[in-house]
Amino acid sequence: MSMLIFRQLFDPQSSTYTYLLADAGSREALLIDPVFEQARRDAALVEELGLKLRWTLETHVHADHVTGAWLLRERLGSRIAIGKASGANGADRTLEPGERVAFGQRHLTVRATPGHTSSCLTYVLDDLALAFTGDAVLIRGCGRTDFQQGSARTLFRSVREQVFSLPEGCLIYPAHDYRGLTCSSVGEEQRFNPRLALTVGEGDFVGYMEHLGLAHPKQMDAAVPANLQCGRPQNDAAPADGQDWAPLTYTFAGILELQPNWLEENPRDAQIIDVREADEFDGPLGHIAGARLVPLGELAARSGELGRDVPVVTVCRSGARSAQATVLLRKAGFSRVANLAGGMQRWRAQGYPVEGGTD
Ligand SMILES: N[C@@H](CCC(=O)N[C@@H](CS)C(=O)NCC(=O)O)C(=O)O
Ligand SMILES: [Fe+2]
Repeated sequence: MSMLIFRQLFDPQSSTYTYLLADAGSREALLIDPVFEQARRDAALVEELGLKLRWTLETHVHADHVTGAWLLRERLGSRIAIGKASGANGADRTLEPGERVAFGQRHLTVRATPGHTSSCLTYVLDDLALAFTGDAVLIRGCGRTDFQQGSARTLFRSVREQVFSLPEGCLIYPAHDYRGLTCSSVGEEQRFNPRLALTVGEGDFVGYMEHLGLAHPKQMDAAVPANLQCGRPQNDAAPADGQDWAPLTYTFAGILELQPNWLEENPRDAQIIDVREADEFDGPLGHIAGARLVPLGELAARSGELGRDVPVVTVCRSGARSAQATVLLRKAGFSRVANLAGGMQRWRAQGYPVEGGTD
């Protein structure tokens, strides 16, 4: 059997794992659960390793982030596969239990593991060494069952029948971890999973799941409809070219974002436009050294004051008004514009210096 190339990737915003698997011989690859905002990173890795991305696979219709499937298809020509029972539109292939997804000489087999959602799938590697369980089995936990046709009873049976029937040594790679754990095994979860260990009964599990008391994911209202279209944005907006002046992230809302650390390290490579009101600029949060105050309401009329040769980074309190400012500036003909992700709140939370402000 041809050797496997395997990488585990992480999206810190949603604590999602994306997995790259490739057949070393043919260089054919697939990605499991790519994240929209990480498509540029994933594409770079695929290209650097000299791989051909054949498929993106979804373990389920995610409620907490938007899939990168559509964007990767646009960029790399990969095809989109998702569970048939998901009802999602725009896939190239809909998967049913027992089917195989091939990449070169290797393949994954599809197992149905509903319960977290009604159409969750687990992908098992051909030699039974690895299983990608989505949110059916998490490390010492499992996906919640309180939305998207979730059912604790169904999840319990899925795990016992479809995951715990794998060899004990089979490694489990989940779709998320919220505590920094990366990998487990079937035997380990059979013994130590507090919800699903072999000593726990179905009734105990159902009782446990009914009292989780979790708030709904913050992105749920936007993520579910987007994922039912395989991550295709309504306006099909793809990021404009010539955006390599900084490590920008393109969000599903169509905004180019920049993380605070780049601005801190490269203060002379961009003009910082703070679009808050004057009392906020001089208020408790302070402002970034060198930032120029142009309140959002005045930005369109005063855009002539901005230089055309230097990229623009817009800033506000939380990153919401400054996102709108990037749209406005783009309409005014500025091509290199990015939003400071998380605004002054994140800037300060990460310990970067401000002028003015109070501690
Ligand atoms: N705080 C997170 C919540 C994420 C969440 O609810 N994740 C789902 C998977 S889509 C889950 O099952 N979590 C299990 C848990 O948190 O124990 C967010 O807002 O995105
Ligand atoms: Fe999920």
